[in-house]
Amino acid sequence: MARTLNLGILAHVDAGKTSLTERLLYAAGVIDTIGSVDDGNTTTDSLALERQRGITIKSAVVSFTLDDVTVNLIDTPGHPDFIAEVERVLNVLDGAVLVVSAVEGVQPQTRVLMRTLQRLRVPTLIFVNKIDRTGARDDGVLREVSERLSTAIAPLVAVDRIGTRDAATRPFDPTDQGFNIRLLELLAENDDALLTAYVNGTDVAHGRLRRALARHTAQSLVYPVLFGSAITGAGIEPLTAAIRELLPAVVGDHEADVAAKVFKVERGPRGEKVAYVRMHTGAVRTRERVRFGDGSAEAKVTRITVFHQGKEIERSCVRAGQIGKLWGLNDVQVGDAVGAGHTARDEHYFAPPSLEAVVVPVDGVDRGAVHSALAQLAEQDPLIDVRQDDLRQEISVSLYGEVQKEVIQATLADEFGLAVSFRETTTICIERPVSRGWAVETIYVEPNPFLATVGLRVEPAPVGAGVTFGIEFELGALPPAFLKAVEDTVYETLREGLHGWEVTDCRVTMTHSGYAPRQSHAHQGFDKSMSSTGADFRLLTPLVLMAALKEAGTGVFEPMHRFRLESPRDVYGSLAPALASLGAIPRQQEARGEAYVIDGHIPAARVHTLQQRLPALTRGEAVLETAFDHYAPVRAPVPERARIGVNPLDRQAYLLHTTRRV
Ligand SMILES: Nc1nc2c(ncn2[C@@H]2O[C@H](COP(=O)(O)OP(=O)(O)OP(=O)(O)O)[C@@H](O)[C@H]2O)c(=O)[nH]1
Ligand SMILES: [Mg+2]
Repeated sequence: MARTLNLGILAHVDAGKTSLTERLLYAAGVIDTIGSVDDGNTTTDSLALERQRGITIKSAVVSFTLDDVTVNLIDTPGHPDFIAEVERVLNVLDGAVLVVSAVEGVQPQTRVLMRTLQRLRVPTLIFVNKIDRTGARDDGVLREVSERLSTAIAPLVAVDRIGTRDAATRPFDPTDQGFNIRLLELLAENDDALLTAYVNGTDVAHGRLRRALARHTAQSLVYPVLFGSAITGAGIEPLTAAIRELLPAVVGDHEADVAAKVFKVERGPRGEKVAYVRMHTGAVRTRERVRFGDGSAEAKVTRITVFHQGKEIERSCVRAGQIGKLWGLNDVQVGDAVGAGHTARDEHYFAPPSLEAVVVPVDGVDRGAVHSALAQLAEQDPLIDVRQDDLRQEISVSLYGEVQKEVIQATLADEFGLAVSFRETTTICIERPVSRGWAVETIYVEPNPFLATVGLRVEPAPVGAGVTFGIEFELGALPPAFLKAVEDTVYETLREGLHGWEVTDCRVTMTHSGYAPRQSHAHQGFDKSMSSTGADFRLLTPLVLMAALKEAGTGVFEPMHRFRLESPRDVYGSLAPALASLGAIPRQQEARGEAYVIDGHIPAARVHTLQQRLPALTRGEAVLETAFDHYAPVRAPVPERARIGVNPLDRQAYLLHTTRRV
């Protein structure tokens, strides 16, 4: 039976993911010469912009075989500005290789990625790359991995001549008693039979340990660690062996109903939409109609390609376990389910973008064209939020950072021929309710103009809980379509809170409901003026919800980054006041040889300024790493965001904008 392993390569920026991908393809015999990121000729960094800049921007799929296993490798970008690309592939992985640099070690972004892999229980190998570079460390990095990523690690190779061009790895000898005992000790933590053997001091055959290691790796209980160099090829063989042996390849059920997930959408040369799907079960054939999205959309698949030995080839069918590209699904979106299953509300694993910038068309460029081009980019990248502020005639986009901004600008210029500039980047805050609030509007009772009763309670939910919706009356008391109208509108309304920011970590409970049942006079059919419709609920909900939110009150929070700043010791005197003036809060500081390392928090809004000032403050010798960490209350004055919609708290304006029915 053909087996498939959908394997993600994840790491912080510049760790060597793309170079490693190239190396693995070479080792598998898929390519004859190894491309280089620095020369801009690797297989997976295929976009012009990627080649120019030497960084990965979009995730890319490439395939090779290891014995009987087809590996679909997904090379992801490491720059935090493109974290959305990583997020989308997480749902389709059978396993991952988390790359750590032997020189830079575990970075804040490495921790962000590892936490998510752990949470999603993705079986993961840790690959410590760049052992050939000066300054490469083995024990030091292992210590960092164990302290900051996971204590359940199983190093499988030793490194000789680390930090030199000749650095090489040596797999631990299966007859090495010390190695076997360390492995046994680790595996015994989750295996009673092995624990007994360990306690009794019984010898366990290496083969049995290795099988247990594969089992525990597959369950994300243990993380094997390998070392090597993507550039010299050292340690690649043990890595391929571990991918083959320790990560769980799958045999999909081809006969079952189709269940698949869309993890990437791109536009083909003629502007047609192409969906990348990971097939979980079943098979999709060309000319077959498939359902996707919430189950209501349906379209005919016109063309299928799959990845095969470094190439993309046309097929008439894509099966369970495989990754394929589908043409013909014109309304498809990233995150859609394909098949009978419904798509749940998108779960996000990483923090949403914390910045936004107003896009300004350069002389003569049409604003409408810019808006539709951005909307196209947003459809490939669901985390880009394009907002059109009708009052001020402005378009703004949400962003992760400056590099993403430059990429959007270059893409608009290259692909759409649109020149734009950006106005200053600002922070996207969030609102959280500070207490409980409640409001109700009752059917037939003034001043409720709608044929519906809606009562809503709003209260704070734990940090990170997002928005949840529940009901407090008997299920069935309200027709499901009306309930759904209320729920959908609740989520929609909370996108703009009392200060215009998205409201989160909030529990909304529907406390009261009521409707006018369908009535018809003889021969007259359905009478809209006497019976409730979904619109009554959709229009009334914002009025009630915002009134409840006003009673609860909200606090505005700004995104904070965790930073780690390494700089020469002697510049600390000028660095410390500069950090303080940017609102940075140091948590830990320590001298490390000639360097000084500061760990702390800084408002996301100030990260870019810090990056710009650092070279002058530190003679260009500083290394700064930052990653989103949490939201903190903003200090007064509370920033207000311009609203897109009418504020339902202004009842008159709101009713003018809605079609009043009664
Ligand atoms: N000496 C040495 N250099 C390496 C190694 N792996 C990668 N590099 C270099 O490190 C730089 C970054 O490599 P990439 O492969 O682009 O790293 P990446 O993780 O794909 O980077 P992003 O996709 O932009 O996050 C390039 O200059 C590579 O030549 C290695 O094992 N040894
Ligand atoms: Mg890359």
